[in-house]
Amino acid sequence: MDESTDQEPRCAFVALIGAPNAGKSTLLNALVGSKIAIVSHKVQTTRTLVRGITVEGRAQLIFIDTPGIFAPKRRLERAMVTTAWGGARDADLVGVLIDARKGLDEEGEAILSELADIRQPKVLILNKVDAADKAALLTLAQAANQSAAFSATFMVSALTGDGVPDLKKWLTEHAPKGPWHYPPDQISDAPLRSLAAEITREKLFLRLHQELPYQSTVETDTWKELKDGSVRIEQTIFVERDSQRKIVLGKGGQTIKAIGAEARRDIAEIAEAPVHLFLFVKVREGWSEDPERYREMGLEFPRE
Ligand SMILES: Nc1nc2c(ncn2[C@@H]2O[C@H](COP(=O)(O)OP(=O)(O)OP(=O)(O)O)[C@@H](O)[C@H]2O)c(=O)[nH]1
Ligand SMILES: [Mg+2]
Repeated sequence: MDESTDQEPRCAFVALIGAPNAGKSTLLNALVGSKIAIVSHKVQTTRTLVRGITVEGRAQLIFIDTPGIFAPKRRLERAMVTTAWGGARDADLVGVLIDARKGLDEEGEAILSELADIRQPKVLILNKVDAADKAALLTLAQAANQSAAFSATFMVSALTGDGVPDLKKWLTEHAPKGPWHYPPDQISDAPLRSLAAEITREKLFLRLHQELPYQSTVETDTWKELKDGSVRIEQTIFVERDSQRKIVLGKGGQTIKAIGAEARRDIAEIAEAPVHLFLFVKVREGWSEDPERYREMGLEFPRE
């Protein structure tokens, strides 16, 4: 490569899109080397765009984790899917994830067919190769490349980190020339209070079953640094019904206590300080129809 052009800074916004549960958030964390996006075994964990930033040589890569793309029914789901496609349209490069263990199903095919509208260079990322049938990988890569035009194909495990450096290298080489958008040491653009709310939401997703995680949302109400260097944080968990509030609290408050303990540990890590976490559970009927809650989440409120 020409020495002089190689000196120039590069900067790329790289969107990670794919079906729910494909491993987009896990991959974002692996690419950045730090836990920024929450992860769960459940579908539709991510609700809005989450940015993770990393520097590789002269390039700054800004990864955008997006909500999973599926056929939405409810208003919140529609907002999530619209946001995901918006994230892809605004990016310089797009990584399309497919869960290699699952292969290409109807949901995956639908995403591939819509990619024709996305002009930016796209790369195919077959994820979860650690758990996938190796023999099927090549067939899957061929099938996906027939359905959409990809500039490159990568086989990775976001969980073990296998193949992630190769992907990062390619993205670095294809990042447009231009100044960096963030200071070199910044790894996320989300304020700590939103990251903290997301962490508590992750614990809800991990602990609660069926519809409850989808019918709840978390907001950080106060974040106060105390004189002794610790932080006092108050958060509200909104649920739709009183029966759900009781489940979140658990018998003798056991569930909320466990959620609080897990969240506090992770929040202390990102805050780099001891944390006192106070969780409140409020019933707000129809919060998922309330524009204010969408603003708090960083989502556009779909009018219908
Ligand atoms: N075995 C294996 N599991 C993985 C890998 N990457 C992600 N997972 C698991 O897949 C599940 C979903 O991961 P997420 O990162 O939350 O997936 P997502 O695409 O962000 O999901 P949504 O936000 O719901 O769209 C979690 O249980 C992860 O631990 C991988 O490379 N290998
Ligand atoms: Mg996610």
